[in-house]
Amino acid sequence: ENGIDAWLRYAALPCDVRKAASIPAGIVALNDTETSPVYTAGQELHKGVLGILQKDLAVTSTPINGSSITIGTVDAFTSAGGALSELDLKGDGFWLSIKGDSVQIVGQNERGALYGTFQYLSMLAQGNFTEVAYASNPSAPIRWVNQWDNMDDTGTHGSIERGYAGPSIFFAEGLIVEDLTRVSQYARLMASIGLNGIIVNNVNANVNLLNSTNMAGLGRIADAMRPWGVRMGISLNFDSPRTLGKLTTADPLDEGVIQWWDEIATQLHDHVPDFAGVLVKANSESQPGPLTYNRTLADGANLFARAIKPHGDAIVMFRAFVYDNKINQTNWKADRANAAVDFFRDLDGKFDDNVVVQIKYGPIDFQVREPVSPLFGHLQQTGSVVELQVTQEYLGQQCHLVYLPPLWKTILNFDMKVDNQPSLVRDIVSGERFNQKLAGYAAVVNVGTNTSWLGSHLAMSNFYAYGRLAWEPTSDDVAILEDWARLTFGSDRTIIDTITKMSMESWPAHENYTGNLGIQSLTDITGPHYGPKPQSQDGNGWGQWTRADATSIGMDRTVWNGTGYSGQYAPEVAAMYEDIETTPDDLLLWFHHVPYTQQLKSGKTVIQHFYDAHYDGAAVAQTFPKQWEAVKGLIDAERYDEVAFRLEYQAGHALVWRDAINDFYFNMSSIKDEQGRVGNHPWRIEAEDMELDGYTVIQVDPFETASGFH
Ligand code: BDP
Repeated sequence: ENGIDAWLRYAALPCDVRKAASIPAGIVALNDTETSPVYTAGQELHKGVLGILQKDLAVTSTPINGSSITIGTVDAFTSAGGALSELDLKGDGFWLSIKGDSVQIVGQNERGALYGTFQYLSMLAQGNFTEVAYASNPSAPIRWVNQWDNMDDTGTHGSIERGYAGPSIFFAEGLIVEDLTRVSQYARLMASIGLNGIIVNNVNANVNLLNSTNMAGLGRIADAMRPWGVRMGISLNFDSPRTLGKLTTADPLDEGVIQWWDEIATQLHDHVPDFAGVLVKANSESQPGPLTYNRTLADGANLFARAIKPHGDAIVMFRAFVYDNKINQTNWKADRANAAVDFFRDLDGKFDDNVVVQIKYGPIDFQVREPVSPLFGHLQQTGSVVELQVTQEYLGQQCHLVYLPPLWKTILNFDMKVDNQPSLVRDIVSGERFNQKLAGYAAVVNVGTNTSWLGSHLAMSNFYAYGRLAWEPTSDDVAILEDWARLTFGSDRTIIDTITKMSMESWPAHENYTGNLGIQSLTDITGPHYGPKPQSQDGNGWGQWTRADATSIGMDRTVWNGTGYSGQYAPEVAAMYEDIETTPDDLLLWFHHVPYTQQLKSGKTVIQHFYDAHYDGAAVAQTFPKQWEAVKGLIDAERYDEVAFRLEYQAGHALVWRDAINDFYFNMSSIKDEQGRVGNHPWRIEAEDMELDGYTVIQVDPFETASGFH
């Protein structure tokens, strides 16, 4: 198996399990229009039942005699004479009732009917034939995917920024690809986990997406995804009126610019009548934006909001990831973490009602641990969307197993205590806390043409869990993982236990061997964001700093003595972070600058904790290849080998991380490891002690990652 069907394999259940299922006589999908998600649901159910239960059920669009699985919207059920009680459904929700061999799947809309069908199939595929009757509603209306796909005008295939699974499934040679098979397969995966929208191109947007050929191509992408209930949107480049439209300005208040965008919106709507919306990255990392014209970010967002307003319910997702990437490192008070609140605090209430602000989970950038972005507490009159990252940009780029939901839950379950009221992030992004109609979730997923979608079979648990959590953020991360493992690899207990144990150990281990105590991912920040390079963390303009010197480490972000960042939280939370005693150890160095000898709550010093954690984390990674061996023969050889290869690599790379980081801080602080391990590797065979045949010695940067420092 090559992974292309991910968790939708519909593998046959063993004979004796199959026997226990009561199978209805047929499938009734109450819509026979091929582009309708209800029609899709009927076809998908047919395929699933054929695979899982080995039964070839007929699909009709009108009620049949005898038992059936009936799929449709509330309206379709009612007009077909079905008696429905009060179902309590919200947008995209569904009602699922299984009673013997009679199954009803009722969607609040067509999409909901499809989601209910996938839920039913997920139960069948796991051999779960329980009788149920319940309504399920998504936590939030916006549940989107962001792809950072480039068009690559000159290359043959569109590359993907921070994508680790080959080139784009959408773009090649500056155009939309002809064959969109993978695009509809992607939409199928999205629909199966309740995701309803996608931005197909990079936030660092190429203006050529808006030329007439590509507009038509966008129409084709939307057509491919529509049967799966997935709506398409695009990222826009703020400067397009100048670069593509040849106007002299891109000023959001200029009449010509306004007209230009109105015209673009009309054309988009002509090609994609159910256009989902636009995503905008402005005035950040050298991208153009309204600030260039002395206009506010809200002026910029509203420009697009007004252009799309006449054409349905499309929205503007305006990114809060606004900061200057040439920060002056010598300015002691400068702090990139302050940027989002500084830019957006005074704009609450200034955005049109079809604008939402998309906020990365932490104030910096998808680090292995960050405090919650304080901006979630400041926008009360504009909907917030939390931006997560499935693609593991800073977290091992899919070469390392890191199951992310435990990290995401530290964010979603955090209480911002705004106005002294309970204010969990998950209740803010559901729209509930501040009574917002528009709010929700976005994740940078970055699948590519690799048949495994993300380049790693195990990484797909993150994509699956993302959809499940956006639907219901209180879902248990272990339960989600077990569902995913059963659907992806089969129900054998050893498979489930092995995958669950390794996955649940993976994020803590990764944090331990990369960057702990809130110091951030000590990776190569000025380069590929891969591998250890702590020396790149200071002296860069990006503001991801450790402020490490010979005696001390950490960013002082307090109000009384530091950059003032902790003051961006509500008073109770601010007070917790302001005080070193009440700051949790795992964020100590995020908020405070301390001597290496500072004692933690565990009684250890900061430096000894560093040493120990790097050893502990790497030791856990050493167990992964061995743990995986338990599933040999229980799953197909192709996926077994591919996973084994990556875990073996991770085990080795974790050692590189461990020694590079520990040696670096040992050299900097000259403080010895109590256990005498750091800088002393008696069992290691150094490359320079071997006879090199056919190899050339080269300088490795940073030298800590090299053998024996050479
Ligand atoms: C950073 C990525 C960069 C993205 C940027 C963003 O390194 O490639 O363009 O975020 O989110 O994490 O805009």
